[in-house]
Amino acid sequence: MNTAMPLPRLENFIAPDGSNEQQQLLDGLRQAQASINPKYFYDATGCELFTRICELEEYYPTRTEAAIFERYAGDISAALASHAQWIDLGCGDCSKSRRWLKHITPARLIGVDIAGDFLQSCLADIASGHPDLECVGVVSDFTRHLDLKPLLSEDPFSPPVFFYPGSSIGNFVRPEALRLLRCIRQQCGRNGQLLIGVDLIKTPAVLEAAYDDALGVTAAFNLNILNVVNQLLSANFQPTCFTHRALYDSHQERIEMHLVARSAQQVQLGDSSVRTFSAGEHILTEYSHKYSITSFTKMLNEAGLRCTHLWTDPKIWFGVFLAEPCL
Ligand code: AVI
Repeated sequence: MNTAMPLPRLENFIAPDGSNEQQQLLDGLRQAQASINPKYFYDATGCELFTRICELEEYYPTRTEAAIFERYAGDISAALASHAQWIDLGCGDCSKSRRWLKHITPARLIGVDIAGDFLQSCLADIASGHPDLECVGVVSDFTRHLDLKPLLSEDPFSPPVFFYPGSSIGNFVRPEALRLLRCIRQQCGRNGQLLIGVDLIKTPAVLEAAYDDALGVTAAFNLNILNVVNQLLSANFQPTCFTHRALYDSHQERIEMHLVARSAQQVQLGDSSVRTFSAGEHILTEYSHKYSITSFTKMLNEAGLRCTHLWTDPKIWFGVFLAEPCL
């Protein structure tokens, strides 16, 4: 007898044509200020390096957020709707959601991520330990577009709770962050909630060390994006010809990560195009915006959400905001 459980349902929200993605990547590299979208950090090597970053002494956000979740687990769960449709945005291996399952009892778990096969196996593992929990995977690049309405049930006793930890909101420029928050607001209905982790402004030295660690793990993570681009565009970037740079811009309140050309060089981008870099010219790879409690609360308000609860750490380095629609 075959007793294997069926695999959780997987919905694919990715447009099948990848050529548009390639064109955008090329366009970014051809600009006077070359840039690469940070979503390309996360191939298998990039994911491993990111896991190592999260364990670094200097990279405080992951452990600070985890400590807040741990310390206030009771208060946070009491403030969350029960029997919710729990939506984990950028869920990865779902490990952060998994920890909440022992505190709250959602009716559904919707994991949203770009890596489909991995998502399905992680959800299958969760489903096997939680037979009453409906697990659904959504393969989506939600950084571009998020529309879960066709999937969400409108049962008022099972409202959506969007979970967006890790301060990934910081990787969007502000207008895009606002657009995503508005989109979440639209899908919250009347009773939905958003539980979101946000990295807060602090001294530049602490911030810059977090993005330029002594062991060079963040440097390796940043440089690896060139290998990803080589694969995607049949390009020939030499990662050893670039150096990692991370600087805090206190006016823009963000870390900016760059790859700086060590010397003048030419890079072949596929068959037909060449990009010349002069010595010292840089490619922008990531912004990581930092917020004050006031500025993030204001952004929530602009998106039609109001902060109902805020939990933070003793140094006030990281904030966990719970928000609901302004009615
Ligand atoms: C995923 N994101 C929240 C990280 C951050 O802190 O902005 C990405 C990262 N880049 C370098 N270190 C970590």
